[in-house]
Amino acid sequence: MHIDVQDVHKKWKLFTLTNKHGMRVSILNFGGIITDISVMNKQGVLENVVLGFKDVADYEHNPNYIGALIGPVAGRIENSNFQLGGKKFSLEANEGPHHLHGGSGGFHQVVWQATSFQTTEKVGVRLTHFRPDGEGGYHGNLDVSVTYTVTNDNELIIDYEAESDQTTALTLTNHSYFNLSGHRATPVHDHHITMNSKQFIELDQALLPTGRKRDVSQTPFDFRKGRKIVDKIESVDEQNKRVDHGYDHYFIFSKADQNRVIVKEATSGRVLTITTDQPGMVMYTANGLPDDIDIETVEHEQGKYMGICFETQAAPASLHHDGFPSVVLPAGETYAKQTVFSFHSEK
Ligand code: FUC
Repeated sequence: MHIDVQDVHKKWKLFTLTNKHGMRVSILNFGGIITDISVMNKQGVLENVVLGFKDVADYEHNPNYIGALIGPVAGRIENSNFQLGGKKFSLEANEGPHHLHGGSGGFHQVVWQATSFQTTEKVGVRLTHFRPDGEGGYHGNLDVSVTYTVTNDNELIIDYEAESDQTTALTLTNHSYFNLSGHRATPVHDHHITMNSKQFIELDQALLPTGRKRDVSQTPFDFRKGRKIVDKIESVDEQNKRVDHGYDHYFIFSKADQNRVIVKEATSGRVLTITTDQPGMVMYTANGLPDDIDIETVEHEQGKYMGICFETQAAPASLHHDGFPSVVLPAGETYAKQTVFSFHSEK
């Protein structure tokens, strides 16, 4: 196990956590951004499997949230306001009239306090931040910590914790764009996904939840038996077309906890297993990633479909509609959620 700390752009700290097999994860204390996850392919070649900028300074303005820690509320909030505990929350409108990914002062823009730790079996970094009551329109003094741990079992574990002195809205996630093919990344069409989700949340033209849950059966949203993204990326389904062809939808997991998503890429042999106690996730196939960004692993002139985000979280739809996984954090209660990204390879 090994930790390396570097001072980079603007004195941000870049922590690189390495396990005994050589698996390596790099995290910035700016935005809690994961800049690199290097894991072996079936030939034992170590390559980065997340999109990351060539130049670390590019993270300062990061409109596509590459690798970032997202909060206080990940996802979209319709008209940037809602009522909770008898109080009105008026948030910044940063996508038309709507609020996306915590607004311009979201957690992806915070310089976090960071401390690293190490034992014989794991190595990690813990980020902490205090957000005062009223900042960005969110009520409640909020203490947040996010811990990234790399184990000798080739896992990256992300533990999220938070507590507020007033009832507030909170759901945290990580916005890494995975591409298991490695260097000279090819578009994610051949990534094969299996997940246990019977329902997804329908979106309107503005990508906001309509309030309807849709059954995945006989739709391009049925990943229960596993299939490649390419099978349906050109789908004529209105929901795929609406998000500029692809996926940008919240999938509700079928089991209450310990949910599992399996992602395979046959050429490299890499397999990513995501295990979480979150009630669902947004799967986003980078439909809106522009071509003119300088990504380290991508030699193509293309941004679209160059990565997939697996944003495990609760559903901000719950702020305006009944029956969705709640983002409410009651005063004095501890928010504690975990997502584990576990890697291996198959011949
Ligand atoms: C995802 C999506 C959004 C947006 C953003 C960059 O979380 O849900 O549509 O494009 O990422």
